[in-house]
Amino acid sequence: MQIIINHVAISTRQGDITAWQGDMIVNASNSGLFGGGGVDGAIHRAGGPQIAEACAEIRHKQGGILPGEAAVTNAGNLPFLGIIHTVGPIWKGGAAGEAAILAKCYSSSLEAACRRGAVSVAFPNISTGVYNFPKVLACQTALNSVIEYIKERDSGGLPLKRIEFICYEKDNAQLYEEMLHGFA
Ligand code: AR6
Repeated sequence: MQIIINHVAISTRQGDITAWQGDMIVNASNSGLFGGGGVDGAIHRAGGPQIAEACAEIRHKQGGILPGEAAVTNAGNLPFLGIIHTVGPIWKGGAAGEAAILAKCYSSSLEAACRRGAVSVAFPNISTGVYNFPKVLACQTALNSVIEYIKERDSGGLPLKRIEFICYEKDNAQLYEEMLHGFA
Protein backbone atom coordinates (compact mmCIF):
# COMPACT_ATOMS: atom_id res chain seq x y z
CA MET A 1 0.00 0.00 0.00
CA GLN A 2 1.36 3.41 -0.97
CA ILE A 3 0.02 6.94 -0.82
CA ILE A 4 1.67 10.08 -2.13
CA ILE A 5 1.50 13.32 -0.20
CA ASN A 6 3.33 16.46 -1.28
CA HIS A 7 5.49 14.33 -3.68
CA VAL A 8 6.54 11.96 -0.87
CA ALA A 9 5.59 8.28 -1.18
CA ILE A 10 4.45 6.75 2.10
CA SER A 11 4.21 2.97 2.18
CA THR A 12 4.22 -0.01 4.48
CA ARG A 13 5.40 -3.59 4.33
CA GLN A 14 6.06 -6.48 6.65
CA GLY A 15 9.71 -7.38 7.23
CA ASP A 16 13.01 -6.90 9.00
CA ILE A 17 14.17 -3.28 8.93
CA THR A 18 17.86 -4.27 8.78
CA ALA A 19 17.22 -5.78 5.32
CA TRP A 20 15.49 -2.66 3.99
CA GLN A 21 16.98 -0.82 1.03
CA GLY A 22 17.21 2.95 1.29
CA ASP A 23 19.13 5.82 2.87
CA MET A 24 18.43 5.79 6.61
CA ILE A 25 16.60 3.59 9.11
CA VAL A 26 15.19 4.57 12.49
CA ASN A 27 15.96 2.58 15.62
CA ALA A 28 13.61 2.28 18.63
CA SER A 29 16.33 2.79 21.23
CA ASN A 30 16.46 3.71 24.93
CA SER A 31 17.48 6.97 26.60
CA GLY A 32 21.02 5.75 27.30
CA LEU A 33 21.43 4.45 23.73
CA PHE A 34 22.67 1.24 25.33
CA GLY A 35 21.38 -1.24 22.77
CA GLY A 36 18.85 -3.79 23.86
CA GLY A 37 16.39 -6.31 22.48
CA GLY A 38 13.77 -6.07 19.73
CA VAL A 39 14.58 -3.92 16.73
CA ASP A 40 17.42 -2.22 18.64
CA GLY A 41 19.13 -5.58 19.18
CA ALA A 42 18.59 -6.57 15.54
CA ILE A 43 20.18 -3.32 14.27
CA HIS A 44 23.18 -3.56 16.60
CA ARG A 45 23.72 -7.23 15.70
CA ALA A 46 23.51 -6.58 11.98
CA GLY A 47 25.56 -3.37 12.07
CA GLY A 48 28.33 -4.52 14.40
CA PRO A 49 30.16 -2.75 17.25
CA GLN A 50 30.75 0.56 15.43
CA ILE A 51 27.16 1.58 16.14
CA ALA A 52 27.51 0.95 19.89
CA GLU A 53 30.78 2.92 19.88
CA ALA A 54 29.04 5.89 18.26
CA CYS A 55 26.17 5.57 20.77
CA ALA A 56 28.70 5.64 23.62
CA GLU A 57 30.18 8.86 22.23
CA ILE A 58 26.75 10.52 22.25
CA ARG A 59 26.16 9.23 25.78
CA HIS A 60 29.47 10.68 26.99
CA LYS A 61 28.91 13.98 25.22
CA GLN A 62 25.30 14.68 26.15
CA GLY A 63 24.20 11.93 28.52
CA GLY A 64 21.92 10.19 26.03
CA ILE A 65 18.64 11.45 24.58
CA LEU A 66 15.17 12.13 25.96
CA PRO A 67 12.02 10.31 24.82
CA GLY A 68 10.85 11.95 21.60
CA GLU A 69 14.34 13.09 20.59
CA ALA A 70 16.56 11.62 17.87
CA ALA A 71 20.30 11.24 17.35
CA VAL A 72 22.22 9.96 14.34
CA THR A 73 25.13 7.50 14.28
CA ASN A 74 27.00 5.66 11.56
CA ALA A 75 25.42 2.44 10.29
CA GLY A 76 28.40 0.16 10.92
CA ASN A 77 28.27 -2.74 8.45
CA LEU A 78 24.77 -1.88 7.31
CA PRO A 79 24.45 -0.17 3.91
CA PHE A 80 22.78 3.02 5.16
CA LEU A 81 23.89 6.66 5.35
CA GLY A 82 23.30 6.41 9.08
CA ILE A 83 21.01 5.15 11.83
CA ILE A 84 18.54 7.53 13.46
CA HIS A 85 18.11 6.51 17.10
CA THR A 86 14.97 7.72 18.78
CA VAL A 87 13.43 6.85 22.14
CA GLY A 88 9.75 6.11 22.32
CA PRO A 89 7.59 6.59 25.41
CA ILE A 90 6.96 3.73 27.81
CA TRP A 91 3.17 3.26 27.92
CA LYS A 92 1.84 4.17 31.36
CA GLY A 93 -1.89 4.27 30.60
CA GLY A 94 -2.05 7.25 28.26
CA ALA A 95 -2.29 10.19 30.66
CA ALA A 96 1.44 10.86 30.73
CA GLY A 97 1.65 12.49 27.30
CA GLU A 98 2.72 9.25 25.64
CA ALA A 99 1.02 9.97 22.29
CA ALA A 100 2.61 13.43 22.00
CA ILE A 101 6.03 11.95 22.78
CA LEU A 102 5.53 9.20 20.20
CA ALA A 103 4.47 11.79 17.58
CA LYS A 104 7.65 13.72 18.37
CA CYS A 105 9.78 10.59 17.77
CA TYR A 106 8.55 10.54 14.18
CA SER A 107 8.96 14.29 13.54
CA SER A 108 12.40 14.44 15.22
CA SER A 109 13.54 11.47 13.16
CA LEU A 110 12.33 13.06 9.91
CA GLU A 111 14.07 16.27 10.91
CA ALA A 112 17.32 14.32 11.44
CA ALA A 113 16.88 12.51 8.12
CA CYS A 114 16.33 15.79 6.26
CA ARG A 115 19.37 17.38 7.91
CA ARG A 116 21.47 14.53 6.48
CA GLY A 117 19.83 14.93 3.06
CA ALA A 118 18.20 11.48 3.15
CA VAL A 119 15.87 10.76 0.25
CA SER A 120 14.35 7.68 1.88
CA VAL A 121 13.79 6.61 5.47
CA ALA A 122 12.26 3.55 7.15
CA PHE A 123 10.55 3.42 10.53
CA PRO A 124 9.86 0.45 12.82
CA ASN A 125 6.72 0.51 14.98
CA ILE A 126 8.32 2.52 17.79
CA SER A 127 7.21 1.69 21.38
CA THR A 128 4.89 -1.16 20.35
CA GLY A 129 7.22 -3.87 21.69
CA VAL A 130 8.55 -3.91 25.24
CA TYR A 131 7.43 -0.29 25.78
CA ASN A 132 3.87 -1.61 25.41
CA PHE A 133 2.22 1.28 23.53
CA PRO A 134 -1.20 0.16 22.16
CA LYS A 135 -0.77 -0.73 18.50
CA VAL A 136 -3.82 1.01 17.02
CA LEU A 137 -3.05 4.32 18.71
CA ALA A 138 0.65 3.94 17.81
CA CYS A 139 -0.23 3.45 14.14
CA GLN A 140 -2.60 6.45 14.08
CA THR A 141 -0.02 8.59 15.86
CA ALA A 142 2.82 7.54 13.54
CA LEU A 143 0.87 8.18 10.33
CA ASN A 144 -0.60 11.48 11.54
CA SER A 145 2.78 12.75 12.68
CA VAL A 146 4.56 11.83 9.43
CA ILE A 147 1.78 13.17 7.20
CA GLU A 148 1.58 16.41 9.18
CA TYR A 149 5.35 16.82 8.93
CA ILE A 150 5.26 16.44 5.14
CA LYS A 151 2.21 18.66 4.65
CA GLU A 152 3.72 21.46 6.69
CA ARG A 153 6.80 21.62 4.53
CA ASP A 154 7.39 22.94 1.06
CA SER A 155 8.07 19.82 -1.02
CA GLY A 156 10.68 21.71 -3.07
CA GLY A 157 12.83 22.10 0.03
CA LEU A 158 12.27 18.57 1.31
CA PRO A 159 14.95 16.02 0.29
CA LEU A 160 12.70 13.12 1.33
CA LYS A 161 10.86 11.25 -1.39
CA ARG A 162 10.08 7.90 0.29
CA ILE A 163 9.01 6.99 3.82
CA GLU A 164 8.32 3.37 4.65
CA PHE A 165 6.87 1.75 7.77
CA ILE A 166 8.45 -1.66 8.26
CA CYS A 167 6.21 -3.84 10.40
CA TYR A 168 7.78 -6.92 11.91
CA GLU A 169 4.53 -8.38 13.12
CA LYS A 170 1.58 -9.34 10.95
CA ASP A 171 -1.03 -7.49 13.04
CA ASN A 172 0.89 -4.22 12.73
CA ALA A 173 1.35 -4.77 8.98
CA GLN A 174 -2.43 -5.20 8.56
CA LEU A 175 -3.10 -2.15 10.71
CA TYR A 176 -0.81 0.07 8.63
CA GLU A 177 -2.32 -1.24 5.37
CA GLU A 178 -5.82 -0.42 6.59
CA MET A 179 -4.96 3.00 7.96
CA LEU A 180 -2.97 4.03 4.88
CA HIS A 181 -6.03 3.11 2.80
CA GLY A 182 -7.94 5.63 4.90
CA PHE A 183 -5.60 8.40 3.71
CA ALA A 184 -5.72 7.38 0.02
N1 AR6 B 1 12.67 -5.01 12.12
C1 AR6 B 1 11.58 -4.23 12.28
N2 AR6 B 1 10.84 -4.22 13.40
C2 AR6 B 1 11.22 -5.02 14.41
C3 AR6 B 1 12.36 -5.85 14.34
C4 AR6 B 1 13.10 -5.84 13.13
N3 AR6 B 1 14.19 -6.59 12.95
N4 AR6 B 1 12.46 -6.53 15.53
C5 AR6 B 1 11.43 -6.14 16.30
N5 AR6 B 1 10.67 -5.23 15.64
P1 AR6 B 1 10.85 -2.95 20.48
P2 AR6 B 1 10.13 -0.48 21.92
C6 AR6 B 1 9.45 -4.52 16.06
O1 AR6 B 1 10.57 -3.79 21.66
O2 AR6 B 1 8.80 -1.03 22.25
C7 AR6 B 1 14.75 -2.23 23.25
O3 AR6 B 1 15.32 -3.16 24.13
C8 AR6 B 1 8.64 -5.12 17.18
O4 AR6 B 1 7.84 -6.18 16.70
O5 AR6 B 1 12.03 -3.25 19.64
O6 AR6 B 1 10.23 0.91 21.38
C9 AR6 B 1 15.35 -0.83 23.36
O7 AR6 B 1 16.71 -0.87 23.74
C10 AR6 B 1 7.81 -3.93 17.62
O8 AR6 B 1 6.64 -3.80 16.81
O9 AR6 B 1 10.97 -1.37 20.87
C11 AR6 B 1 14.50 -0.19 24.41
O10 AR6 B 1 14.97 -0.46 25.70
C12 AR6 B 1 8.72 -2.73 17.33
O11 AR6 B 1 9.81 -3.25 16.56
C13 AR6 B 1 13.15 -0.82 24.20
O12 AR6 B 1 13.39 -2.08 23.59
C14 AR6 B 1 9.25 -2.05 18.56
O13 AR6 B 1 9.54 -3.01 19.56
C15 AR6 B 1 12.29 0.00 23.27
O14 AR6 B 1 11.01 -0.57 23.23
